[in-house]
Amino acid sequence: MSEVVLAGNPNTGKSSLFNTLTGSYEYVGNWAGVTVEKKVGTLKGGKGTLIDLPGLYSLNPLSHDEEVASRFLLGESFDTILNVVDASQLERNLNLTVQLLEYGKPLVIALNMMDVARQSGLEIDTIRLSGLLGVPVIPVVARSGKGTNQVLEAITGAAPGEELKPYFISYGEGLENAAAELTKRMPEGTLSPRWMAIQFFEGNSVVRAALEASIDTKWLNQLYTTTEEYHQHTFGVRTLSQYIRKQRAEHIHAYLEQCIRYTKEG
Ligand code: GDP
Ligand code: K
Repeated sequence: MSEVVLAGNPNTGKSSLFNTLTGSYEYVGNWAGVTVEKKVGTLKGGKGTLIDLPGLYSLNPLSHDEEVASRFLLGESFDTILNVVDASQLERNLNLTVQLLEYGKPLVIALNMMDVARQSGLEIDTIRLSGLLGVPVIPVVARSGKGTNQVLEAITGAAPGEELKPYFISYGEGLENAAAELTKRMPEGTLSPRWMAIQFFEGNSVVRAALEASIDTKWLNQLYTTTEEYHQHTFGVRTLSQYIRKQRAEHIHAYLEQCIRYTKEG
């Protein structure tokens, strides 16, 4: 039995995919403490459950939806992340994907809206993209159900596992050193310490609160300020969060140049 969590930007076809993968049964309630809908369904074939996270653009909590996602990643155990990505909005969608990859759990990308991408003249080399990101990338048209069987196989482990090397961005020496300093202070057994460190520096308040439970707040504030000032002086950025987002966007852009083509009509 695998427990799979479904994550993706809003309007990427998450609900359509959820319905196709789970059939009719689903449990609907609210996430603890917030009036955000929580859907849990049984995967077709009974091989596991699918938990639907709210649609989100980033893990950096700005809204209740993003807060729910960060809380979930911090506190719940699950096996696999199913990341729905809109093929026609790839560059924007991958910002969340990179943050989910940094979390370090097995991840499968359902590259949805392939029909829309094709119609707008976009050709995506999904094999190349899969090689670059180090995770399976499955072309899907959730509205018609195309590709959804392959998704089901990939998330329940029915498909043969490929030897892939998970994607990893280096944010530069300054930030990596600061992240290493922070992870050293985290309690033993902390899940995804580097992910927590990067999220902390990006301004994720849920992650910060979790860190404050075991690390001195003054020390955390000082590390944050020192690191931010270093990046302001060295790279001319306004904030540390801006620096991290810029690094991510540049990496994504460079990767996409290697696997996207525009046909003549587009
Ligand atoms: P959510 O907001 O991410 O849950 O997205 P929905 O599942 O509600 O889908 C948003 C809209 O996109 C709906 O009108 C769907 O019918 C449509 N949609 C979903 N998947 C696809 C797809 O692969 N291709 C096309 N053309 N439309 C899709
Ligand atoms: K919707």
